Amino acid sequence: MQLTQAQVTEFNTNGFLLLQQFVDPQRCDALRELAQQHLFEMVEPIESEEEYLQKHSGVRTTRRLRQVYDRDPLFVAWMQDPEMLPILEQLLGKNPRLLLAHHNSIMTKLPQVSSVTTWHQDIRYWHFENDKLMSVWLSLGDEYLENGLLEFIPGSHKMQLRPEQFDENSGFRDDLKENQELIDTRVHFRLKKGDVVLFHAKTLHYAGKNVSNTPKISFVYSLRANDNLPIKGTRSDAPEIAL
Ligand SMILES: O=C(O)CCC(=O)C(=O)O
Repeated sequence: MQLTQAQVTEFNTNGFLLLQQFVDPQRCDALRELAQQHLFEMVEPIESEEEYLQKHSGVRTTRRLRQVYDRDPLFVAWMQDPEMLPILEQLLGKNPRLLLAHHNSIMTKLPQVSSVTTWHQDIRYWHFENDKLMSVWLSLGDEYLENGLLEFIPGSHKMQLRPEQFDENSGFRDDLKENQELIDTRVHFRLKKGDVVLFHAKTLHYAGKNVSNTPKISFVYSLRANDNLPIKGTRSDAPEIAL
């Protein structure tokens, strides 16, 4: 499958693009079942809510299963899906590289106990020569505002944002009037199982708490353009997969 020129323009303009019903429901169910098994058994490596919030209470609530690429061939098959490659090549150029150091996760928001993912750009922790970087988000169930749906600020990947607009953790401050004006332009898509959202690593995004009764479970992996090299000696200078 290839994107239409209108879809490429939409991605380049907004910094995100929805591909509805890209993955068939049976495959999503198999991925979700396996993810749930790893969540139930707390198969490491895991990022907990407590680590994310920098609270050290002794409790560990799973926020994401890390290093999904190393967990199971079923996960790998989705990350190397031949149907997705032509699309990634339209957006990033030939032979993009799958990043094992960034995202490469099953992201979850468990009911009631999960936290807000505050406004941020993924690139805050990434170190590459330029910003030809993106992520692929697959919904393994319905995602809506009450269970912590992703929200985006259109065009934010191209904005010249100043360091003062970010806090000490490189989060986008929501207490500044100028930032709030941008946040007011936020958009979301109510996602269904099998929907894919592609988004640029500089697109500002956010996800609320899950106040529903069921876990939100999504699969996210990231890529760089072939000619966008990681900076030596940084966390991004790590194993990758050639697609
Ligand atoms: O919490 C979520 O569901 C969104 C996760 C996210 O934005 C991230 O990990 O960069």
